[in-house]
Amino acid sequence: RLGENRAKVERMFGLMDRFLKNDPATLQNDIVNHVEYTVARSRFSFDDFEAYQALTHSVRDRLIERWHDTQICFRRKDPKRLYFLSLEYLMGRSLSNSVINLGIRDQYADALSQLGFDFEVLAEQEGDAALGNGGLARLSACQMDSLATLDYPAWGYGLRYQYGLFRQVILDGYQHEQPDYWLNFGNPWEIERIHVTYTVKFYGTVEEENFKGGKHKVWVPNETVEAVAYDNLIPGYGTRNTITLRLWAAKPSDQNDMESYNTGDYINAVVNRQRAETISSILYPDDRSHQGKELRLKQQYFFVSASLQDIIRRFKDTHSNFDDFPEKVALQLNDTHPSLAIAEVMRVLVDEENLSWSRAWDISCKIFTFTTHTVLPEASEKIPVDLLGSLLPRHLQIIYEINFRFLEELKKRIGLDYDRLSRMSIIEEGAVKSIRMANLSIVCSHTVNGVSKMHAELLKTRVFKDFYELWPHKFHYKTNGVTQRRWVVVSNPSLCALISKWLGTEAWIRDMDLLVGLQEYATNGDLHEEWKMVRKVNKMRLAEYIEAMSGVKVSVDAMFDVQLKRIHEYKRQFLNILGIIHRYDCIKNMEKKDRRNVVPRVCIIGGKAAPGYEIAKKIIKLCHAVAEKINNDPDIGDLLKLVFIPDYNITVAELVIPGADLSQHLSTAGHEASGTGCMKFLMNGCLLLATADGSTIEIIEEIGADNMFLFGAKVSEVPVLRKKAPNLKVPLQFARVVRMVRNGYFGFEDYFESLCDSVEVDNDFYLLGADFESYLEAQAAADKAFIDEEKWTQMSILSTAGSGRFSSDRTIDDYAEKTWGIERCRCPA
Ligand code: 73E
Repeated sequence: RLGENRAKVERMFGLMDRFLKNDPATLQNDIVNHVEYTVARSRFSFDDFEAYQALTHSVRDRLIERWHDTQICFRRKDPKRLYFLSLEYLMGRSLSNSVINLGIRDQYADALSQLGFDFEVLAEQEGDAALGNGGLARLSACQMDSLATLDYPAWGYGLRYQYGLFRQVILDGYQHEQPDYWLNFGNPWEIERIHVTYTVKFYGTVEEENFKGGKHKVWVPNETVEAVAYDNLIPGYGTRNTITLRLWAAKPSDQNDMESYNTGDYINAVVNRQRAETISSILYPDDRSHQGKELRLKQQYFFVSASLQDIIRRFKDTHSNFDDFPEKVALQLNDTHPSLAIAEVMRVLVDEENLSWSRAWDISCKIFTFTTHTVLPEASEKIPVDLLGSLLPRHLQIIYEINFRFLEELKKRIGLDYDRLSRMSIIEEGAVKSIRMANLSIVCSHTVNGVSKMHAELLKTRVFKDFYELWPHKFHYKTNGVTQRRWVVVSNPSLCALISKWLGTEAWIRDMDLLVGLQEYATNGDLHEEWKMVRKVNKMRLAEYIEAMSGVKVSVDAMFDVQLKRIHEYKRQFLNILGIIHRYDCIKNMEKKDRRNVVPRVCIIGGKAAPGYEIAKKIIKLCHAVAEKINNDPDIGDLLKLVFIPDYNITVAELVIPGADLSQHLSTAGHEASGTGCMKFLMNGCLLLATADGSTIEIIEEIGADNMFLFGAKVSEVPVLRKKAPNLKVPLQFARVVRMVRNGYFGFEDYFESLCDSVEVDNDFYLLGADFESYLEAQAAADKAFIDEEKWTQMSILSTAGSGRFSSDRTIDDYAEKTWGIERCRCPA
């Protein structure tokens, strides 16, 4: 057999031309072949989109090659594997990122130009993959890039939603939502794995069976759906390693239909089949509130069940004893969304693998790790008991059993402190009895991570105080990071080249700490000139985009001041707009001659509001109403412009961030668990105007408070202020700008009434009034710094130089060593 096999392998290698080559001639040939045989267009006539399709298939071939080698290497070395479970990934576009990570961007650009195409033009053909809401989802994407780059044996698991995050369309200044059917034009980046299919069960009853002299629980479901794997390949940078992001799509299961077919109800059978597909059809567009919806729960279990079947199948390929499971498997829960995995692992081990409860629990407690992204206990995910009991009856029993045993243990530790016992219970009693998914996750995970230092403090002292007191050793934090490959190398190639030139190396692309080397040149005149030039070109690109999109012409000499993120009251876009109104009001009331001293600004705001979030939608409308007034006021001209960038997504961020001079991060202190947008701006040399919240606190430690514009109440002051707020005097300036909105200076006074009410003195939960003066001072300091070009450039260079710590490479190395216990496994070149 062995000899036969070897002969076969040799024959295969003979047929193959070993690895694909990457010289421009081979690439050209490949692209043209894909035009003809994959896209099925004539090689003599194809347009940009067809060229893009052929190009992506050619890139995909190269990804597949490396991916096969990586998987063979992982299988051979059999290291402990990390499984990253997340319901959301914001991948954005893949083309540029892939060819840059593969190290063959220039070769492709050459090949294409000889064919008469421009790489950048083709890259614009790609849609934006938005299978997520915001920070949490982009974090997953950044972490996948780092896992691949750092050679960790990791798999990402998620859902292949047919509709990603809605498209935001603005009509008359109001947000409207349109479905994002992102698969309309096909998705060349994914590989459908029809043979990797698992059956996922729902509903039904739990029966008891006799088993080895005792009783055994058996779940008898009455609905089944098939989960089909779609693999997305994630290439590392500067390594051959290419890992898998496996997304599941729901397909109807043949088992369901037999009865209907037998009774002749053909039409209903087909309709029922289609219903199965709705499970993976749509992403929930809320990034804070959890509504106990059945479909959402179905999504969560569908994803968890398919992923675990896949993981256990892979384990069983080479192992027969589940005692080895913790040595081979780490399961990372990205927030509580995948936490049904805990009950599912217990069910599989106890009901299907026949392990005892205590052995199964011991194994589970060694494999799960949990990262929470939440600051407010009220925002935690809860599942109504009735809902869970109907959809997953066996899981409900298991969760009750976990809770019973946990509470028994707890009573031994803390006695009969019923308040505390009921706070810590996994089951919340009340009008709607529900499961607290965070409590379940903490009880079973050996490590609970926060996403910044401040967040960890809040977890210990407020959110999970009781649990911290019980298990202090479980609580840690890993400050978030973002990948410099996407956020500098892909999105800001000229800054990337400049950094490499001055550092004399490209090594920082894999080792961000090297950026500190720029500090040495922070006052170097030559670097200043080149730095300003790069920034100016990026601003010109952004100005063109703004004009094309909104018709507003902006001057690149103005300060580009940007706030881009989901619209939320706690993120205080309203504070930004009130500040802009104040600026406008000041300019209007100034003598003409004094206007010469005003620092011109282009204020840019972008972000989506959850479809049901009324106040957030009003903020978007207000932004448009104010923009309408300011941008058309001949007194103002270039001194102040306000533009709203519609349909903010990863692709838009890649264009806007490199062109920003100043970016705003205004969350009320203690509300942003981390924030990652600020890190992207920082790397790109944009100065931050921010509150001391989330990861900003650590940015201050890295670059120093003098290199940014800080304002507002500190985390510890917020509760005190909230108590005092109703008795505080509202600053006059604040009262004036709110009154302008309230009295209809920008029109729509009825519509804005509730928005204005939300910041009235006895109602101002997010403390806009209390922070307003300090906000204006920070803005004035930014103006002053901007006039001094050299000072500004120096601060900008120091921002980039100090951003090394905020690479997701650092975060992932930290997780690997301290939380997951996994080691690098590099596929040979
Ligand atoms: O502070 C951000 C953090 O930077 C936090 O609000 C966000 O996660 C980012 C990454 O750690 C977040 N997203 C969600 N919760 N926190 C969330 C909740 C429900 C659905 C989707 C996302």
